[in-house]
Amino acid sequence: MLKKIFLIGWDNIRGSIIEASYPEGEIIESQEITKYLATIQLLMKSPIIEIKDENRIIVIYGIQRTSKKVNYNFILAIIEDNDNILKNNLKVELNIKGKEILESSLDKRKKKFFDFTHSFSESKSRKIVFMGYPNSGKTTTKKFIFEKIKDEKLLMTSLSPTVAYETSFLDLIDLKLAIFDTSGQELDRWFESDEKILDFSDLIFYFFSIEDWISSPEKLKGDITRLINYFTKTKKKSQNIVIFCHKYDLISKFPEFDEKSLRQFVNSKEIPLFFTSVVNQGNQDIMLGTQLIVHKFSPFLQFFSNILDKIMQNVSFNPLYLIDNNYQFVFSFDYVKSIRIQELNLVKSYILNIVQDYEAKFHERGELFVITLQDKLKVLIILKISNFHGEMSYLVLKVNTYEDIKKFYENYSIYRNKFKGNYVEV
Ligand SMILES: Nc1nc2c(ncn2[C@@H]2O[C@H](COP(=O)(O)OP(=O)(O)OP(=O)(O)O)[C@@H](O)[C@H]2O)c(=O)[nH]1
Ligand SMILES: [Mg+2]
Repeated sequence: MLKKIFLIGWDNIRGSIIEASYPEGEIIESQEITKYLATIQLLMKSPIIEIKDENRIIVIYGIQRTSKKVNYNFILAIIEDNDNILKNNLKVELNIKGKEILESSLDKRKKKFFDFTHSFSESKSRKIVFMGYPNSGKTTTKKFIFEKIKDEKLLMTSLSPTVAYETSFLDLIDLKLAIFDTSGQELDRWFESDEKILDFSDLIFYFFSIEDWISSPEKLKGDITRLINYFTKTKKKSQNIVIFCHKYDLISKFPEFDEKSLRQFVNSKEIPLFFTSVVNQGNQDIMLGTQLIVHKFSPFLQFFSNILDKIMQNVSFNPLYLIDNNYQFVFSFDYVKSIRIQELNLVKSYILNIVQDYEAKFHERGELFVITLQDKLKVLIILKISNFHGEMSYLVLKVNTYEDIKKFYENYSIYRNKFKGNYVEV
């Protein structure tokens, strides 16, 4: 949690002074300010400094005042220990906006500072609701996606039907998620006026299995319509409904499954429809479901996509995957187009072997790997991106021409250097 954040300026008589704070009216001892100013002066090379106190982390972004070189304007944020997500987001945001805030005239500086702090105080957790038919695979899918449990294990252990709902709180890249897994038996209950499950949800995954569509399509159409109407009628905040037609692996057993009419119906409601399954390590659509969450809500991904657009100017590369510090493939840029699920699993383990071997040998991350594959994927690039976000490790790209690699790396270096060495830990 963000505890406090201060905008510190300079007064020729009084020295460092608080120009603004969030929450407003907060103060910090002048001795403390002086201590931090001294730290910045000492570590002048880096605009961002991170200091670990007993039970809190201090992040400081400072730039020299042009008039008096020894003095700094700075932003000082105090956050709770262990909140790495907030800490990393704060660093990224300070890198982007810090300079502009600090270099503005006093009035503008204060306004920009308040806008900045406001966006942080709003970074709340997202509410994701799994709802739908009984026995359709909600709890299984939740565990598959968020607890990363392998499909064989999941399908072998029999999960008991969910009673009422279960809540779990999870982190995904820079997102905090509150997942509500509801009972299918009690589907009607969630529409009652005293139930709060659907209210203020950010995203609803609505589940049924292909068998449910076969046995009663008209009932299902009615139930989907009821969900949509619930939001239009009550005007309660939630626009994001996604349909999961689950257990798609069983399709070959049900030749009578009428996929076309299901697609037509859901299209007419203008809602995304995915045909999902957790069998054989999941299919493409189930991955797209997770992607959707990240894509919609992650500030880091939005920021990084902007940077990528700039780096990719004039080169014909396709970004494929984002890998985090735990070697999880947390985001795929164009899942369906570039690569098929069977290939993906092969390529994934291949990529991980390469980077992990390198790291074990040299005790650091490799900056750039260029890999030529024999199959139709041709060339892959693995690029270190930890400078951009402390939780991320690599970006995997597909290369169409060798000539572009140099150009790409030059573009990339410009942005990387903006971030490089920015973080000093004290
Ligand atoms: N074939 C197949 N079976 C699945 C799949 N996903 C889940 N199942 C099975 O479907 C059954 C029901 O799964 P659950 O995840 O408990 O279903 P649920 O929607 O949470 O059910 P309720 O909590 O009662 O609403 C279990 O036996 C799972 O093993 C899938 O992708 N394919
Ligand atoms: Mg369940």
